[in-house]
Amino acid sequence: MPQTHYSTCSLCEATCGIVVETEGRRVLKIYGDENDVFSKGYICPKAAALQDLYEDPDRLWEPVKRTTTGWRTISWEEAFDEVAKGILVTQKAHGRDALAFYLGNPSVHCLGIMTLGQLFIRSVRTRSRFSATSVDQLPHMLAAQQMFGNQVRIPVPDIDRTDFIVIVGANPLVSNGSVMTAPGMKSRLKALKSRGGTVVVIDPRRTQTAAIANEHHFIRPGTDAFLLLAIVQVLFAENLVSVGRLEALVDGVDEMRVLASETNPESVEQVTGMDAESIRALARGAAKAKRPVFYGRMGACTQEFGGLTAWLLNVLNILIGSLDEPGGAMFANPAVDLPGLASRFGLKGHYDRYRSRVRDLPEFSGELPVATMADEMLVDGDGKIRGLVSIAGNPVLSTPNGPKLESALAGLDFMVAIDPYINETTRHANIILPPTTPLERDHYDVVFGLLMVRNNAKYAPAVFERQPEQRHDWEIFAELWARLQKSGPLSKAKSSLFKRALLRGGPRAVIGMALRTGPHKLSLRKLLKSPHGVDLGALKSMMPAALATKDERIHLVTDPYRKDLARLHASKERECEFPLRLIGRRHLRSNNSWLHNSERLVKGKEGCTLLMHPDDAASYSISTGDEVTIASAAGEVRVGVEVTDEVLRGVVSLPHGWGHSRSGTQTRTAEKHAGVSMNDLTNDAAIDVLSGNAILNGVPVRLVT
Ligand SMILES: Nc1nc2c(c(=O)[nH]1)N[C@H]1C(S)=C(S)[C@@H](COP(=O)(O)OP(=O)(O)OC[C@H]3O[C@@H](n4cnc5c(=O)[nH]c(N)nc54)[C@H](O)[C@@H]3O)O[C@H]1N2
Ligand SMILES: Nc1nc2c(c(=O)[nH]1)N[C@H]1C(S)=C(S)[C@@H](COP(=O)(O)OP(=O)(O)OC[C@H]3O[C@@H](n4cnc5c(=O)[nH]c(N)nc54)[C@H](O)[C@@H]3O)O[C@H]1N2
Ligand code: SF4
Ligand SMILES: [Mo]
Repeated sequence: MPQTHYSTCSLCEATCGIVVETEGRRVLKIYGDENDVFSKGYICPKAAALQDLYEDPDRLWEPVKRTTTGWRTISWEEAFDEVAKGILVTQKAHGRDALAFYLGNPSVHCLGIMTLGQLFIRSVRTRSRFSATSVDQLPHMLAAQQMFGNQVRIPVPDIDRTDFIVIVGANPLVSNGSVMTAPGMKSRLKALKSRGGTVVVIDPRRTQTAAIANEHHFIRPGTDAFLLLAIVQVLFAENLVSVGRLEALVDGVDEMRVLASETNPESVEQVTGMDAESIRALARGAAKAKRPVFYGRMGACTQEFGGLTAWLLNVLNILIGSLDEPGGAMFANPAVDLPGLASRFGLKGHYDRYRSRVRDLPEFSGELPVATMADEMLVDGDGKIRGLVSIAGNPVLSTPNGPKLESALAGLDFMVAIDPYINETTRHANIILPPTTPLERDHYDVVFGLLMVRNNAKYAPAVFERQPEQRHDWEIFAELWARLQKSGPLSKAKSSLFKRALLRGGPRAVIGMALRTGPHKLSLRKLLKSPHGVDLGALKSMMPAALATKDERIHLVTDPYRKDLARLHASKERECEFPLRLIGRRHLRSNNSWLHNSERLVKGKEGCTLLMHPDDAASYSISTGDEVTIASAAGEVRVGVEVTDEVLRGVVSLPHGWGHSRSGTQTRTAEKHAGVSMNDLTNDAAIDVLSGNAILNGVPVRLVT
């Protein structure tokens, strides 16, 4: 008998409601849920790939162990025993920090990892913690921690009420929005324009979002901090600063005036490639609009001055009176109160409490920059990493200088991957523990409630029951915890939280409790009776209650930013032997490194090409379709070119997440559409030293002729 299930797509941040029609253990159809209170029927082409993930003949169902003759299936009991032993032996022989964790992006979309997984990781004592945060949104979290006192108090653009949005280094039409959970971005931006509003895009590429914007300004990669500082200067110089309701709470406005005073628009024309008049017009436009907002994402964060850029975006929102105001940069009030829980459990975040062993880089909230993970595995000394637990990640393709990391992984004593695939990273593991995939588990968006442009909540029970031979992510952690707890290497306090969560019954019960005690006092029962979600209303002002700084004030300027401005100014004078700047791009039918095994998503036009401006192509006598070798300080790749004036002159663009030609993976479709890895070019040696974030955009490269 066919059955209809209402669920949520967990592949990206948009949290679209989906309808999954099934018969027995088969998926018949997946489509958008028109009754979903938030997404109202919107989905993108990736939703259908949930079926492909579920049915994929390459995915693992049971644990596998690497042997000299290949992968061998082993029982869960044997796998858990061996993995627990690997963790124990590594820490006993070489110290706690010899064991590392890497947590990849899908973990934030997985209820089991966000609840028991997080508690498990925190209960294993080690400072060698890494995650995809430091190739992504770390600068936003640092700014939230520094300015508002809580790393998860991140403002989101109130996209449905703003009348002037400046989008810096984001392409929501393709990414479907990031650090802004808003399904159906195209309609939302169109609605913004039809109510007379203005969309401005700042990007070195004329993206799909730029194409529908009122204005697009090309900018030289990595120079946004100059632009934003110049806008701050104009606001002060022309008396356009108006902090508004929060004025009495904000410290540092006068200092900000001084910090920006030397940076007028003329002084940044050359470095940014934007003319002074456009910069002035932008500042005036934002200041005079009724409900303006500055918003930035990957292009703003993952660049040489990502820390400063993310900070300046907040600074601007404060100076124009947009922070915490309708139509501005607002704070969500999630049904599971993550900021409140973070405060309660001492997880508001901290910065630079200790530094990485090899390169002296600052920790953030107990994590070290992933760009230095390979160093910590390769360089001898006390605390050298000898063992790795890699969870839901593919850092060989997703972090800078993948080849170096590969050689580091090959030299580890012990590695375990919790992942359904044998991919470029997990192939180095001794044991792979495959969890269930999205349709086989309950879903609740613990993280994205924080970033929603309209408060809402939805609990989606699993579409399929897991099979006896399968385990959920959280069950894997429970088994490992049970084994490790007996031998005693776990932190007692944190371990007891894990135990409590487990005894209550796992993730579903944890969410039930968090909902009841959350600001909307919801019950799990109510959510289970509301398969299309519960609307909790438009964003509301949250300050000052949401402020978590010790002195209960908003800090416009803090020490790390003050100091890093000197590095920014010094960069203007720098010479560089590489004439081109490499930036990334995303495709609608792709999701980081791991959906390329879905035939329906990869078929058609080849996605992994190098975009190059016609003038640059002419100067190297290159045409579309030619193959070129492109080199950076870290490595080189050979790739086909697409000549287009979409990119700024001097800029080339490659998507990331490709490069599936490495031997020993088990992703047959992806291997047929291998492409090259952008992260064979990105340089682990150069990072944004303020935040510890990797530089994935504006990478200096040259053509090898
Ligand atoms: N050059 C460049 N590099 C980039 C970026 C860029 O723009 N340019 N973007 C960066 C960004 S924003 C991100 S978020 C990172 C992503 O980097 P990563 O998180 O390291 O890599 P993913 O490609 O997301 O790989 C996800 C892995 O998780 C597995 N997986 C999927 N679902 C589950 C699950 O529920 N449980 C478990 N245990 N495993 C699961 C998949 O099989 C896959 O192996 O890449 C970053 N790297
Ligand atoms: N289809 C699809 N959707 C996705 C993903 C995916 O892989 N595919 N990944 C998901 C993930 S993990 C994330 S984090 C989000 C990311 O979401 P977004 O940040 O919206 O997506 P990107 O395409 O990385 O957009 C970055 C933009 O910055 C521009 N840029 C590069 N360098 C600079 C610079 O120096 N300055 C400025 N101003 N702009 C610059 C690039 O040209 C690009 O247009 O997308 C999510 N959604
Ligand atoms: S935009 Fe696409 S991938 Fe993202 S949640 Fe919606 S359907 Fe899934
Ligand atoms: Mo990301």
